[in-house]
Amino acid sequence: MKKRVFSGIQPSGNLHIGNYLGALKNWVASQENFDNVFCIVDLHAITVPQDPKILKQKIREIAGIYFAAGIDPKQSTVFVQSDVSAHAELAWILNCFTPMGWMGRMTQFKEKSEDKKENVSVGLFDYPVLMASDILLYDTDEVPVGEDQKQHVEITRDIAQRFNSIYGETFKLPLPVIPKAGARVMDLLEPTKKMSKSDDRPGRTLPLLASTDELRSAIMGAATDSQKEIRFDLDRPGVYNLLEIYEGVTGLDRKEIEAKFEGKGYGEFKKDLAEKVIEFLQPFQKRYRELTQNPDDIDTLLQEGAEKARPIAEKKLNEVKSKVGLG
Ligand code: ATP
Ligand code: LTN
Repeated sequence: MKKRVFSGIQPSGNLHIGNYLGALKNWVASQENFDNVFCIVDLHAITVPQDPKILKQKIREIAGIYFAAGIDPKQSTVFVQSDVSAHAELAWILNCFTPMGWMGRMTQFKEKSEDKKENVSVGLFDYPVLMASDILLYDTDEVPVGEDQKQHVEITRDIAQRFNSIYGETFKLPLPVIPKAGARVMDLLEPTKKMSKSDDRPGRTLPLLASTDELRSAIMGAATDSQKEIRFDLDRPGVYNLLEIYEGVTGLDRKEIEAKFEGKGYGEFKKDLAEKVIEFLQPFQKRYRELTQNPDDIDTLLQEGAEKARPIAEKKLNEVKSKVGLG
């Protein structure tokens, strides 16, 4: 029996190279060895305001990106979270077993709710419980995510353990799997801040579907520093980030990259990085365009995915309901 992998991405904003290197790349790389479930987490996306028309489009766009990146619907179950209602139901039940204090400590909540005051929804606060439900419904072994989501996988384990200790063994405890390189790609203009799809003003991110001009100009304009050497030095976040992107898209090792740019200037390095990012994204973008020519095909794949996910999720939900004494 293969181990199960579960992961998801929110259909909001434009997917960028950070999402690819932190998450998608690893889903594809280990696809053959696992039983994979990949979700488009639209219920998570509405924890902050979304335009309904755009949300619907983004769901299909993310699905197209999953498939273009190499997710194979024969090897992986790909579906939309809101198509499987067990996710929202389990989230409610787990809410009743999760202390408020645990949620208040979540870094992502603190960051995303800063300056918003009364505009912060209860859903945003509760976001990690819905994520725990996603993961726990499928007896997940591993959750491949970027560094920023590690805390949410850890709280998932805490929630599962608490439930198991009251009702007996019900949920498997999942492990976060964080990549060695590209786990936290930084904003190109402010390299002390994570590259984020909710802040993708021009020049800050490298969107997977961007034109070559956009990609080139974002890379050429990326913040560096006043030093000269091109090496992996964590104290120089701008250069470190660009080198990490280089590593991620070329697969070269760090020593090779440093040797290649020894004695060269930032301009030359950036030009080469832009070419490598473009070379890497062009075949992906081509596949994306081909796949999305007929939107009905994507819809069919998503429906088939939901059909495969639903019985697994419902079985676990029924076990939980019965243990709790519901119904
Ligand atoms: P937002 O910044 O708007 O919260 P996001 O870019 O974090 O969005 P998500 O849908 O929340 O996007 O994340 C999808 C996946 O991409 C997650 O596994 C997350 O850890 C990973 N990820 C997100 N940003 C980065 C980043 N800058 N570097 C590496 N991985 C990232
Ligand atoms: N919170 C995640 C998206 C997400 C997720 C999941 C990831 C929702 N449910 C389950 C892994 C497993 C994020 O990337 N922001």
